[in-house]
Amino acid sequence: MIWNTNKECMPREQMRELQGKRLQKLVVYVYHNVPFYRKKMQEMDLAPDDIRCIDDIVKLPFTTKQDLRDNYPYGLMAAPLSEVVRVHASSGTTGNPTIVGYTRRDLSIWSEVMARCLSAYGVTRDDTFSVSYGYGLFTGGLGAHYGVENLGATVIPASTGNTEKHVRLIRDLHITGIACTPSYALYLAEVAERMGIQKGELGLRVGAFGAEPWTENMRREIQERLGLKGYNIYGLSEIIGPGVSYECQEQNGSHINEDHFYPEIIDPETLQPLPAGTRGELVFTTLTKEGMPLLRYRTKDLTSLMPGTCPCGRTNVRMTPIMGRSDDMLIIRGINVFPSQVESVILGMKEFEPRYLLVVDRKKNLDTLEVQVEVRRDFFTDDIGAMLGLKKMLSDKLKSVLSISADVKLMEPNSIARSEGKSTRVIDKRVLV
Ligand code: ADP
Ligand code: K
Ligand code: ZN
Repeated sequence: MIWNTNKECMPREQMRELQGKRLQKLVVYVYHNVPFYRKKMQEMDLAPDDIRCIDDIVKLPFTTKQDLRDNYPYGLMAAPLSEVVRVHASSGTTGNPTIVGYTRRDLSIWSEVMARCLSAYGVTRDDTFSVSYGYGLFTGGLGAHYGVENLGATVIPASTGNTEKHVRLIRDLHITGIACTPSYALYLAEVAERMGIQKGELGLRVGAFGAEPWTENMRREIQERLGLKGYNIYGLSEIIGPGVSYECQEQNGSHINEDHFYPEIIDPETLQPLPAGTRGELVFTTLTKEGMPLLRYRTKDLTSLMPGTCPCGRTNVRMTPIMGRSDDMLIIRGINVFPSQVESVILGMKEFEPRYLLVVDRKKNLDTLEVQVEVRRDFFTDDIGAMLGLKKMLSDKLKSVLSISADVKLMEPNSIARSEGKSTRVIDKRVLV
Protein backbone atom coordinates (compact mmCIF):
# COMPACT_ATOMS: atom_id res chain seq x y z
CA MET A 1 0.00 0.00 0.00
CA ILE A 2 1.93 2.95 -1.33
CA TRP A 3 0.20 6.32 -0.94
CA ASN A 4 2.21 8.23 -3.49
CA THR A 5 4.08 5.87 -5.84
CA ASN A 6 5.30 8.79 -7.91
CA LYS A 7 7.21 10.29 -4.98
CA GLU A 8 7.98 7.20 -2.89
CA CYS A 9 9.28 5.03 -5.73
CA MET A 10 10.89 7.67 -7.94
CA PRO A 11 14.03 6.61 -9.85
CA ARG A 12 17.08 7.95 -7.98
CA GLU A 13 18.30 10.23 -10.75
CA GLN A 14 14.93 11.86 -11.04
CA MET A 15 14.71 12.31 -7.26
CA ARG A 16 18.12 14.03 -7.16
CA GLU A 17 17.02 16.32 -9.92
CA LEU A 18 13.80 17.19 -8.12
CA GLN A 19 15.70 17.80 -4.88
CA GLY A 20 18.15 20.03 -6.73
CA LYS A 21 15.39 22.13 -8.26
CA ARG A 22 13.62 22.47 -4.95
CA LEU A 23 16.83 23.39 -3.18
CA GLN A 24 17.60 26.14 -5.69
CA LYS A 25 14.16 27.62 -5.17
CA LEU A 26 14.42 27.31 -1.41
CA VAL A 27 17.76 29.11 -1.25
CA VAL A 28 16.43 32.05 -3.25
CA TYR A 29 13.36 32.13 -1.01
CA VAL A 30 15.22 32.16 2.31
CA TYR A 31 17.84 34.58 1.00
CA HIS A 32 15.12 37.11 0.32
CA ASN A 33 12.88 36.43 3.29
CA VAL A 34 15.07 35.43 6.23
CA PRO A 35 17.68 38.04 7.21
CA PHE A 36 19.40 35.41 9.37
CA TYR A 37 20.18 33.23 6.33
CA ARG A 38 21.00 36.16 4.06
CA LYS A 39 23.56 37.38 6.55
CA LYS A 40 25.04 33.92 7.01
CA MET A 41 25.36 33.41 3.26
CA GLN A 42 26.88 36.84 2.74
CA GLU A 43 29.45 36.09 5.42
CA MET A 44 30.33 32.91 3.52
CA ASP A 45 30.47 34.81 0.24
CA LEU A 46 27.69 32.66 -1.07
CA ALA A 47 25.01 33.83 -3.51
CA PRO A 48 21.79 31.94 -4.29
CA ASP A 49 23.19 31.34 -7.80
CA ASP A 50 25.99 29.25 -6.36
CA ILE A 51 23.47 26.51 -5.58
CA ARG A 52 22.75 24.66 -8.82
CA CYS A 53 22.15 21.04 -7.86
CA ILE A 54 21.57 18.99 -4.74
CA ASP A 55 25.28 18.26 -4.29
CA ASP A 56 25.82 21.99 -3.73
CA ILE A 57 23.98 21.65 -0.44
CA VAL A 58 27.29 21.15 1.38
CA LYS A 59 28.13 24.80 0.65
CA LEU A 60 25.22 26.02 2.75
CA PRO A 61 25.39 27.02 6.41
CA PHE A 62 24.09 24.77 9.18
CA THR A 63 21.24 25.71 11.50
CA THR A 64 21.16 24.70 15.17
CA LYS A 65 18.59 24.66 17.91
CA GLN A 66 20.49 27.56 19.46
CA ASP A 67 19.84 29.60 16.29
CA LEU A 68 16.12 28.97 16.80
CA ARG A 69 16.36 30.08 20.41
CA ASP A 70 18.37 33.18 19.52
CA ASN A 71 15.69 34.14 17.02
CA TYR A 72 12.78 33.37 19.35
CA PRO A 73 9.94 33.53 18.58
CA TYR A 74 9.42 34.44 14.92
CA GLY A 75 12.88 35.49 13.71
CA LEU A 76 13.38 32.53 11.35
CA MET A 77 9.92 32.68 9.87
CA ALA A 78 10.12 33.19 6.11
CA ALA A 79 6.43 33.71 5.46
CA PRO A 80 4.63 36.79 6.79
CA LEU A 81 2.49 36.00 9.83
CA SER A 82 -0.61 36.66 7.76
CA GLU A 83 0.27 33.50 5.80
CA VAL A 84 1.00 31.44 8.90
CA VAL A 85 -2.02 29.45 9.98
CA ARG A 86 -0.60 27.26 12.77
CA VAL A 87 2.13 27.48 15.35
CA HIS A 88 3.61 24.60 17.37
CA ALA A 89 6.48 24.32 19.80
CA SER A 90 8.96 21.52 20.35
CA SER A 91 8.22 19.58 23.49
CA GLY A 92 11.31 21.01 25.11
CA THR A 93 12.88 17.69 26.09
CA THR A 94 16.11 19.61 26.29
CA GLY A 95 15.88 23.27 27.33
CA ASN A 96 13.36 25.94 26.34
CA PRO A 97 10.75 25.23 23.69
CA THR A 98 11.34 26.43 20.15
CA ILE A 99 8.55 27.86 18.03
CA VAL A 100 7.67 26.68 14.53
CA GLY A 101 5.06 28.02 12.08
CA TYR A 102 3.12 26.51 9.16
CA THR A 103 1.42 27.98 6.15
CA ARG A 104 -1.66 26.30 4.68
CA ARG A 105 0.57 24.56 2.16
CA ASP A 106 2.93 23.33 4.88
CA LEU A 107 -0.03 21.75 6.66
CA SER A 108 -1.14 20.00 3.50
CA ILE A 109 2.38 18.63 2.96
CA TRP A 110 2.37 17.43 6.55
CA SER A 111 -0.86 15.50 6.16
CA GLU A 112 0.44 14.13 2.84
CA VAL A 113 3.62 12.71 4.40
CA MET A 114 1.63 11.37 7.36
CA ALA A 115 -0.73 9.59 4.96
CA ARG A 116 2.30 8.01 3.28
CA CYS A 117 3.42 6.69 6.68
CA LEU A 118 0.04 5.29 7.64
CA SER A 119 -0.36 3.61 4.24
CA ALA A 120 3.02 1.99 4.63
CA TYR A 121 1.81 0.53 7.94
CA GLY A 122 -1.15 -0.94 6.10
CA VAL A 123 -3.74 1.47 7.52
CA THR A 124 -6.75 1.98 5.24
CA ARG A 125 -10.05 3.86 5.22
CA ASP A 126 -11.56 0.89 7.01
CA ASP A 127 -9.40 1.40 10.08
CA THR A 128 -10.33 3.30 13.20
CA PHE A 129 -7.26 4.97 14.53
CA SER A 130 -6.58 6.36 17.96
CA VAL A 131 -4.15 9.27 18.18
CA SER A 132 -2.67 9.01 21.64
CA TYR A 133 0.11 11.50 21.31
CA GLY A 134 -0.48 14.66 23.28
CA TYR A 135 -2.61 17.24 21.47
CA GLY A 136 -1.49 20.82 21.89
CA LEU A 137 1.74 22.64 21.25
CA PHE A 138 3.50 19.30 20.78
CA THR A 139 3.32 18.31 17.10
CA GLY A 140 2.54 14.63 17.74
CA GLY A 141 -1.21 14.83 18.28
CA LEU A 142 -2.40 17.19 15.56
CA GLY A 143 0.23 15.96 13.09
CA ALA A 144 -0.98 12.38 13.27
CA HIS A 145 -4.61 13.52 13.47
CA TYR A 146 -4.66 15.26 10.10
CA GLY A 147 -2.73 12.41 8.52
CA VAL A 148 -5.36 9.88 9.58
CA GLU A 149 -8.14 12.13 8.26
CA ASN A 150 -6.29 12.71 4.99
CA LEU A 151 -5.94 8.97 4.51
CA GLY A 152 -9.64 8.57 5.18
CA ALA A 153 -9.47 6.32 8.24
CA THR A 154 -11.59 7.25 11.26
CA VAL A 155 -9.64 9.28 13.78
CA ILE A 156 -10.26 8.98 17.52
CA PRO A 157 -8.48 11.96 19.10
CA ALA A 158 -7.90 10.17 22.41
CA SER A 159 -4.75 12.10 23.32
CA THR A 160 -3.12 10.95 26.58
CA GLY A 161 -4.52 10.53 30.05
CA ASN A 162 -7.32 8.40 31.50
CA THR A 163 -5.82 5.19 30.24
CA GLU A 164 -8.57 2.90 31.58
CA LYS A 165 -11.17 4.81 29.64
CA HIS A 166 -8.92 4.63 26.61
CA VAL A 167 -8.61 0.85 26.91
CA ARG A 168 -12.41 0.55 27.00
CA LEU A 169 -12.70 2.85 23.97
CA ILE A 170 -10.25 0.72 22.02
CA ARG A 171 -12.39 -2.33 22.72
CA ASP A 172 -15.81 -0.74 22.29
CA LEU A 173 -15.15 1.44 19.23
CA HIS A 174 -13.26 -1.34 17.45
CA ILE A 175 -10.12 0.74 17.25
CA THR A 176 -7.62 -1.08 15.05
CA GLY A 177 -4.65 1.30 15.07
CA ILE A 178 -2.92 3.55 17.54
CA ALA A 179 -0.24 6.25 17.40
CA CYS A 180 1.63 6.91 20.64
CA THR A 181 5.07 6.72 22.23
CA PRO A 182 6.43 3.21 22.74
CA SER A 183 6.42 3.87 26.50
CA TYR A 184 2.75 4.71 26.41
CA ALA A 185 2.01 1.59 24.36
CA LEU A 186 3.56 -0.51 27.11
CA TYR A 187 1.64 1.34 29.77
CA LEU A 188 -1.55 0.75 27.85
CA ALA A 189 -0.77 -2.98 27.69
CA GLU A 190 -0.16 -3.00 31.42
CA VAL A 191 -3.43 -1.24 32.20
CA ALA A 192 -5.40 -3.54 29.87
CA GLU A 193 -3.84 -6.59 31.54
CA ARG A 194 -4.73 -5.21 34.96
CA MET A 195 -8.33 -4.65 33.80
CA GLY A 196 -8.43 -8.26 32.64
CA ILE A 197 -8.93 -7.30 28.99
CA GLN A 198 -7.20 -9.70 26.60
CA LYS A 199 -5.28 -8.41 23.62
CA GLY A 200 -7.67 -10.27 21.32
CA GLU A 201 -10.56 -8.33 22.81
CA LEU A 202 -8.71 -5.08 22.22
CA GLY A 203 -8.45 -5.84 18.54
CA LEU A 204 -5.50 -3.56 17.79
CA ARG A 205 -3.69 -4.39 14.57
CA VAL A 206 -1.27 -1.55 13.88
CA GLY A 207 0.84 0.78 16.01
CA ALA A 208 2.70 3.92 14.90
CA PHE A 209 5.31 4.40 17.58
CA GLY A 210 7.83 7.19 17.87
CA ALA A 211 8.82 10.49 19.48
CA GLU A 212 11.49 8.69 21.52
CA PRO A 213 14.13 6.04 20.83
CA TRP A 214 13.07 2.40 21.14
CA THR A 215 14.87 -0.84 20.56
CA GLU A 216 14.05 -4.05 18.70
CA ASN A 217 13.47 -5.78 22.05
CA MET A 218 11.00 -3.08 22.99
CA ARG A 219 9.20 -3.67 19.70
CA ARG A 220 8.95 -7.39 20.39
CA GLU A 221 7.59 -6.73 23.87
CA ILE A 222 4.91 -4.29 22.67
CA GLN A 223 3.89 -6.43 19.70
CA GLU A 224 3.56 -9.46 21.92
CA ARG A 225 1.56 -7.73 24.65
CA LEU A 226 -0.76 -5.67 22.48
CA GLY A 227 -1.08 -8.21 19.67
CA LEU A 228 -0.30 -5.72 16.91
CA LYS A 229 2.49 -4.93 14.47
CA GLY A 230 4.43 -1.88 15.62
CA TYR A 231 6.06 0.49 13.16
CA ASN A 232 8.49 3.29 13.71
CA ILE A 233 7.54 6.87 12.96
CA TYR A 234 10.12 9.59 13.23
CA GLY A 235 9.97 13.33 13.13
CA LEU A 236 10.78 16.56 14.88
CA SER A 237 8.90 19.81 15.13
CA GLU A 238 11.66 21.90 13.57
CA ILE A 239 11.37 19.90 10.33
CA ILE A 240 7.58 19.41 10.36
CA GLY A 241 6.62 17.05 13.21
CA PRO A 242 5.88 13.33 12.92
CA GLY A 243 6.09 12.03 9.36
CA VAL A 244 9.67 12.82 8.43
CA SER A 245 10.36 9.09 8.08
CA TYR A 246 8.44 5.84 8.50
CA GLU A 247 8.89 2.10 8.41
CA CYS A 248 7.26 -0.08 5.77
CA GLN A 249 6.10 -3.69 6.13
CA GLU A 250 9.76 -4.78 6.17
CA GLN A 251 10.28 -3.05 9.54
CA ASN A 252 13.87 -2.57 8.51
CA GLY A 253 14.84 1.08 8.53
CA SER A 254 12.58 4.10 8.10
CA HIS A 255 11.99 5.62 4.65
CA ILE A 256 12.64 9.34 4.58
CA ASN A 257 10.19 11.59 2.75
CA GLU A 258 13.19 12.98 0.96
CA ASP A 259 11.31 14.91 -1.71
CA HIS A 260 10.46 17.23 1.21
CA PHE A 261 13.19 16.65 3.78
CA TYR A 262 16.70 16.22 2.45
CA PRO A 263 18.89 14.15 4.81
CA GLU A 264 22.64 14.28 5.37
CA ILE A 265 24.80 12.52 7.94
CA ILE A 266 27.68 14.53 9.35
CA ASP A 267 30.44 14.03 11.83
CA PRO A 268 29.21 16.10 14.80
CA GLU A 269 32.76 17.17 15.63
CA THR A 270 34.19 18.11 12.23
CA LEU A 271 30.79 18.85 10.59
CA GLN A 272 32.01 17.00 7.50
CA PRO A 273 29.52 14.82 5.57
CA LEU A 274 29.95 11.10 6.25
CA PRO A 275 29.65 8.35 3.64
CA ALA A 276 26.42 6.34 3.42
CA GLY A 277 26.22 3.64 6.04
CA THR A 278 28.33 5.47 8.62
CA ARG A 279 26.65 6.55 11.83
CA GLY A 280 26.67 10.23 12.63
CA GLU A 281 24.42 13.21 13.23
CA LEU A 282 21.33 13.52 11.08
CA VAL A 283 20.87 16.85 9.32
CA PHE A 284 17.77 17.94 7.40
CA THR A 285 16.98 20.64 4.88
CA THR A 286 13.27 21.34 4.42
CA LEU A 287 13.03 21.48 0.63
CA THR A 288 9.44 22.68 0.39
CA LYS A 289 8.50 24.43 3.61
CA GLU A 290 7.16 28.00 3.40
CA GLY A 291 6.49 28.98 7.02
CA MET A 292 9.81 28.28 8.67
CA PRO A 293 12.13 26.54 6.22
CA LEU A 294 15.49 25.43 7.60
CA LEU A 295 18.81 24.87 5.88
CA ARG A 296 20.88 21.93 7.12
CA TYR A 297 19.25 21.70 10.53
CA ARG A 298 21.35 19.69 12.98
CA THR A 299 18.95 17.29 14.72
CA LYS A 300 21.52 15.85 17.17
CA ASP A 301 19.92 12.47 16.43
CA LEU A 302 22.42 9.72 15.75
CA THR A 303 21.69 7.34 12.91
CA SER A 304 22.97 6.19 9.52
CA LEU A 305 21.44 6.11 6.04
CA MET A 306 20.68 2.88 4.17
CA PRO A 307 20.74 3.51 0.43
CA GLY A 308 19.31 1.02 -2.04
CA THR A 309 15.83 -0.08 -3.05
CA CYS A 310 13.79 -1.71 -0.33
CA PRO A 311 11.95 -4.98 -1.03
CA CYS A 312 8.73 -2.95 -0.56
CA GLY A 313 9.48 -1.13 -3.81
CA ARG A 314 10.15 2.29 -2.31
CA THR A 315 13.31 3.97 -3.49
CA ASN A 316 13.38 6.64 -0.76
CA VAL A 317 16.46 6.28 1.37
CA ARG A 318 16.03 4.64 4.78
CA MET A 319 17.55 5.58 8.13
CA THR A 320 18.44 3.09 10.86
CA PRO A 321 16.71 3.40 14.26
CA ILE A 322 17.87 6.43 16.21
CA MET A 323 20.35 5.27 18.80
CA GLY A 324 19.72 8.42 20.81
CA ARG A 325 20.58 12.07 20.60
CA SER A 326 24.11 13.20 21.03
CA ASP A 327 22.61 14.93 24.11
CA ASP A 328 21.48 11.58 25.54
CA MET A 329 24.91 10.08 25.33
CA LEU A 330 26.33 9.71 28.80
CA ILE A 331 30.03 9.76 29.34
CA ILE A 332 30.68 7.61 32.36
CA ARG A 333 34.29 7.16 33.41
CA GLY A 334 35.27 8.14 29.91
CA ILE A 335 33.06 5.53 28.25
CA ASN A 336 30.11 6.46 26.00
CA VAL A 337 26.85 4.96 27.19
CA PHE A 338 23.43 5.21 25.56
CA PRO A 339 20.26 4.43 27.50
CA SER A 340 19.17 2.36 24.48
CA GLN A 341 22.01 -0.10 25.16
CA VAL A 342 20.68 -0.70 28.66
CA GLU A 343 17.17 -1.04 27.27
CA SER A 344 18.17 -3.70 24.87
CA VAL A 345 19.81 -5.79 27.62
CA ILE A 346 16.89 -5.47 30.04
CA LEU A 347 14.23 -6.16 27.47
CA GLY A 348 16.15 -9.19 26.32
CA MET A 349 15.67 -10.85 29.75
CA LYS A 350 12.37 -12.40 30.73
CA GLU A 351 12.90 -11.75 34.46
CA PHE A 352 12.45 -7.98 34.12
CA GLU A 353 9.66 -5.59 33.36
CA PRO A 354 10.49 -3.20 30.50
CA ARG A 355 10.93 -0.42 33.06
CA TYR A 356 14.27 1.04 33.88
CA LEU A 357 16.00 4.19 34.99
CA LEU A 358 19.67 5.15 34.85
CA VAL A 359 20.97 7.21 37.73
CA VAL A 360 24.38 8.71 37.16
CA ASP A 361 26.31 10.34 39.96
CA ARG A 362 29.84 11.18 40.99
CA LYS A 363 31.26 9.82 44.22
CA LYS A 364 34.81 10.54 45.35
CA ASN A 365 35.59 11.91 41.89
CA LEU A 366 34.43 8.74 40.25
CA ASP A 367 31.38 8.50 38.01
CA THR A 368 28.84 5.93 39.13
CA LEU A 369 26.03 4.32 37.18
CA GLU A 370 23.06 2.79 38.92
CA VAL A 371 20.54 0.90 36.83
CA GLN A 372 17.15 0.58 38.47
CA VAL A 373 14.93 -2.08 36.99
CA GLU A 374 11.61 -3.65 37.92
CA VAL A 375 11.55 -7.40 38.48
CA ARG A 376 8.53 -9.20 37.04
CA ARG A 377 6.03 -10.36 39.62
CA ASP A 378 6.67 -14.08 38.96
CA PHE A 379 10.36 -13.57 39.63
CA PHE A 380 10.17 -11.24 42.61
CA THR A 381 10.73 -13.30 45.78
CA ASP A 382 11.90 -13.10 49.40
CA ASP A 383 14.65 -15.54 48.54
CA ILE A 384 17.74 -13.37 48.87
CA GLY A 385 19.93 -15.89 47.08
CA ALA A 386 17.65 -15.87 44.06
CA MET A 387 17.53 -12.08 43.99
CA LEU A 388 21.30 -11.79 44.26
CA GLY A 389 21.64 -14.28 41.43
CA LEU A 390 19.33 -12.18 39.28
CA LYS A 391 21.24 -9.04 40.13
CA LYS A 392 24.55 -10.64 39.20
CA MET A 393 23.18 -11.98 35.94
CA LEU A 394 22.06 -8.51 34.86
CA SER A 395 25.26 -6.81 36.07
CA ASP A 396 27.35 -9.23 34.03
CA LYS A 397 25.31 -8.68 30.88
CA LEU A 398 25.41 -4.92 31.29
CA LYS A 399 29.14 -5.01 31.82
CA SER A 400 29.72 -6.95 28.62
CA VAL A 401 27.57 -4.55 26.59
CA LEU A 402 28.59 -1.24 28.17
CA SER A 403 32.22 -2.05 29.06
CA ILE A 404 31.76 -0.44 32.46
CA SER A 405 30.20 -1.87 35.56
CA ALA A 406 26.83 -0.69 36.73
CA ASP A 407 25.28 -1.02 40.13
CA VAL A 408 22.01 -2.87 39.57
CA LYS A 409 19.11 -2.01 41.85
CA LEU A 410 16.22 -4.47 41.66
CA MET A 411 12.88 -2.78 42.17
CA GLU A 412 9.42 -4.10 42.98
CA PRO A 413 6.94 -4.32 40.14
CA ASN A 414 5.16 -1.00 39.55
CA SER A 415 7.66 1.17 41.35
CA ILE A 416 9.18 3.14 38.45
CA ALA A 417 7.08 6.05 37.18
CA ARG A 418 5.05 5.42 34.00
CA SER A 419 4.94 7.93 31.21
CA GLU A 420 2.21 8.93 28.81
CA GLY A 421 4.51 10.82 26.51
CA LYS A 422 8.26 10.72 26.18
CA SER A 423 9.70 8.91 29.18
CA THR A 424 12.61 9.91 31.36
CA ARG A 425 15.34 7.28 31.18
CA VAL A 426 18.17 9.10 32.88
CA ILE A 427 18.79 11.13 36.02
CA ASP A 428 22.24 12.62 35.85
CA LYS A 429 23.02 14.01 39.26
CA ARG A 430 26.43 15.20 38.10
CA VAL A 431 24.86 18.09 36.24
CA LEU A 432 23.03 19.22 39.37
CA VAL A 433 26.19 19.91 41.35
P1 ADP B 1 12.00 17.94 21.49
O1 ADP B 1 13.30 18.17 20.82
O2 ADP B 1 11.62 19.02 22.43
O3 ADP B 1 11.83 16.57 22.06
P2 ADP B 1 10.16 17.17 19.39
O4 ADP B 1 8.90 16.88 20.12
O5 ADP B 1 10.08 17.80 18.09
O6 ADP B 1 10.99 18.10 20.31
O7 ADP B 1 10.94 15.81 19.34
C1 ADP B 1 11.77 15.44 18.28
C2 ADP B 1 12.81 14.46 18.74
O8 ADP B 1 12.20 13.28 19.28
C3 ADP B 1 13.70 13.97 17.64
O9 ADP B 1 14.73 14.88 17.34
C4 ADP B 1 14.21 12.67 18.23
O10 ADP B 1 15.27 12.90 19.14
C5 ADP B 1 13.03 12.14 19.00
N1 ADP B 1 12.29 11.18 18.17
C6 ADP B 1 11.19 11.41 17.45
N2 ADP B 1 10.78 10.27 16.83
C7 ADP B 1 11.67 9.31 17.16
C8 ADP B 1 11.82 7.94 16.82
N3 ADP B 1 10.97 7.30 16.05
N4 ADP B 1 12.89 7.28 17.33
C9 ADP B 1 13.77 7.92 18.13
N5 ADP B 1 13.68 9.20 18.49
C10 ADP B 1 12.64 9.90 18.01
K1 K C 1 -2.50 34.01 10.05
ZN1 ZN D 1 10.45 -0.35 2.43
